[in-house]
Amino acid sequence: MPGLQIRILVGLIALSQLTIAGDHNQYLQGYYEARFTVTIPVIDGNGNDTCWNKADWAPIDQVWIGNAVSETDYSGRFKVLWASDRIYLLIQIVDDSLHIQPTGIADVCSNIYNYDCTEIFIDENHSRDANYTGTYKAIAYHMDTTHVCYYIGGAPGWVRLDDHLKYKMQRVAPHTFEYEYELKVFDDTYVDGSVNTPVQLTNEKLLGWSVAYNDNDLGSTRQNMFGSKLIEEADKNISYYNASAFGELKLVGNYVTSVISQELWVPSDLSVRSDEGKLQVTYSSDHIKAAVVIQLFDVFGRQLFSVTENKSESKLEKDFNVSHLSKGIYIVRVTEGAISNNEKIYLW
Ligand SMILES: [Ca+2]
Ligand SMILES: [Ca+2]
Ligand SMILES: [Ca+2]
Repeated sequence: MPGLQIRILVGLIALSQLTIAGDHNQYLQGYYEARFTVTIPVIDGNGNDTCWNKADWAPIDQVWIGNAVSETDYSGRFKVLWASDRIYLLIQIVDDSLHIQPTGIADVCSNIYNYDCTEIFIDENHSRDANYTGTYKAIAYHMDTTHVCYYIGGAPGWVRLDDHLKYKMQRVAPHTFEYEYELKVFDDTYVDGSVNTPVQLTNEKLLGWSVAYNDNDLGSTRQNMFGSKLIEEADKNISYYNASAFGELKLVGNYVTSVISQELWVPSDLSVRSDEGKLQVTYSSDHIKAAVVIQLFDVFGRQLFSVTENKSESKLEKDFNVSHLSKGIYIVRVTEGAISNNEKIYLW
């Protein structure tokens, strides 16, 4: 295809069109560190939320099906953030021809992957089962812009899991599409059709994780599938049943609550969080209409501010602008009468 810049296969890919932060080798292995976020993105299919700025892009550039293509035919990348019970995913795709499967068809699942279709592979406890067919030990989500399907195999075949994800796609440039997702994560006790509670996410948690895009530009069969991880096997389309082929997602950055001292003789609770130059202090006790003193100290014990707030309810939540402070460890003290709670916090 003269005139088109053809992408070279794995390992030597020139990402001239997309800027990817981080070590490309770690991305070939499919390893991604997701930052914690206090501010959550608006799921509108546009990654212009300021919270996305703190997450690195990672490529979706490994050819799993078909041949290498030009960057105008396809390029893709993703970034991830997380909060206490949700994962946030932004996928940005450059695709010369958007070809979603037709609407109004009775069976929306069994051919979804043959049209422009994103896929998310999640293995909540990183168990890396080589064959998770017929189980929820891992889940392979297939999404167009309307449906969420998973081929579990066995008797159920395809199942609809629309309530696992909140998502929206927008065309943000003539050939650029942003898919924005809020994901619930379930463990392998999940039972389809029952009441299932998403897992609480914690700092340093490691999940199995890959992202993929099926590109169809014409007809009723995908021309390509691209994934976020280098797969050595000849057949690279194995992640839909084999979780050992997944990359990894590590949750980091929630250095928020390290209790130094807490008065236990009067029930009270202090929670501090920091994100995007903001310090959020949440304090509760049984007292109502009490004066509460909030102080911030650096590690040398120097007081940076002291603010007195009147607590009209049993709970007080207050945000402080700390964008002028250097990154590092600080101590928050909250005092109410004779009760004093101290917590250590890392400001990003
Ligand atoms: Ca958004
Ligand atoms: Ca294309
Ligand atoms: Ca396409």
